[in-house]
Amino acid sequence: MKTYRIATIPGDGIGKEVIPAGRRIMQELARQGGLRFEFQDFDWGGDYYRKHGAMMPADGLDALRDKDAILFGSAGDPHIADHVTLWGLRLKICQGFDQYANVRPTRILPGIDAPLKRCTPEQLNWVIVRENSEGEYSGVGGRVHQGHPIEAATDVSIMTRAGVERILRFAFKLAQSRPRKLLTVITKSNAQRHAMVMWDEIALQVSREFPDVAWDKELVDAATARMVNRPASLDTIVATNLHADILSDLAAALAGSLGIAPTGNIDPERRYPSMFEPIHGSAFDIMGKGLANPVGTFWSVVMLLEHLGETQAAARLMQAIESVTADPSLHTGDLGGSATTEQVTEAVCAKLAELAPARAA
Ligand code: NAD
Ligand code: K
Ligand code: MN
Repeated sequence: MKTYRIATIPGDGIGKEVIPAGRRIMQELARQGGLRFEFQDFDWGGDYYRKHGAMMPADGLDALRDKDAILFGSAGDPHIADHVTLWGLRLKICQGFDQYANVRPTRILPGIDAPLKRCTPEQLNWVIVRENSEGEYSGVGGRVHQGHPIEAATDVSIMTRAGVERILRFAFKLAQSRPRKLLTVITKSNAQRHAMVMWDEIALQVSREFPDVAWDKELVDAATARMVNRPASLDTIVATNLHADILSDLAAALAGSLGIAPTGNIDPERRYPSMFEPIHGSAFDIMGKGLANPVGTFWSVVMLLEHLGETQAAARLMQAIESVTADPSLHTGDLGGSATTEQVTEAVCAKLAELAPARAA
């Protein structure tokens, strides 16, 4: 039996509550047999920054390099600027390990009172693929004459042919692997007439490698309306770093809450460990109270297990999650309930124990 080396990075805010819960779930899965994990926990984040002046050590990536996967909480501290926490930790790992595909599934889980609850689970089953290495979050730009009336500032969005081509190919491949074989390519090529026009051209070119995938294009603003009005017309969606960031928070809210949505920052070539995390942030308003919804983390663990090829354990965990969301008495505050992180975690563990494969005598 292989032992998987897992790095856990709780980070800040409710990350410190949901990541231990995710680890507890993984330990329960391991207890049932068939799987083994060796965890290493990293105390990087806001508190580390206060002590050391950086969100993570300079050689931090080296400590992660030999891991099979990373489970991440959130970077964001009420007393440190958001761009410092984001660039100092999460983006350092995503970019350092070239995790260029950010994959964000959305489904309506049983029992959840979602704004799009008129949809059956079959009608709302999306995967948003976010370009995760360049574009609007390239980090290139600057400010001149800071604070003066003539100040000017830029954030340059860099799109490379290689970067766009690889994310589009990843998205077409993913769409091809799903039952509906349907891909929507999101751009804003009417207004952004350089890089986005290049996206459209490359999409057409890559599409020829996937004749069995039906695909269309949508402008990002129109896409928000389509998500609300015609959710069943979408399946796999691919967009730039910024556009997909926004669309996926909308998707999570339409499906019920930011607190349940998972994501994977994937290196499809598997040169480096991939990183899985709930899409939410530190949630300053509820942190430290034990009220955070751990479902986004648990679903991220499902994605982590799928990435490791542990599809049976992944399916069992997803089934346990769905049986727990189906029970409103196990809903946390974001879903209109009053359950605690602890109660939801215990309930998922109990369900997992129930679903555990019978052990050989
Ligand atoms: P947020 O996701 O932290 O919170 C938005 C709202 O959703 C809050 O009302 C919060 O209480 C609620 N919420 C989020 N997750 C929840 C959960 N699991 N259970 C219950 N309620 C939940 O977004 P924000 O307020 O924009 O950001 C707060 C901080 O987190 C900022 O510093 C931001 O930069 C950071 N952030 C980090 C990441 C990341 O590390 N990937 C992602 C988003 C935001
Ligand atoms: K997160
Ligand atoms: Mn975001």
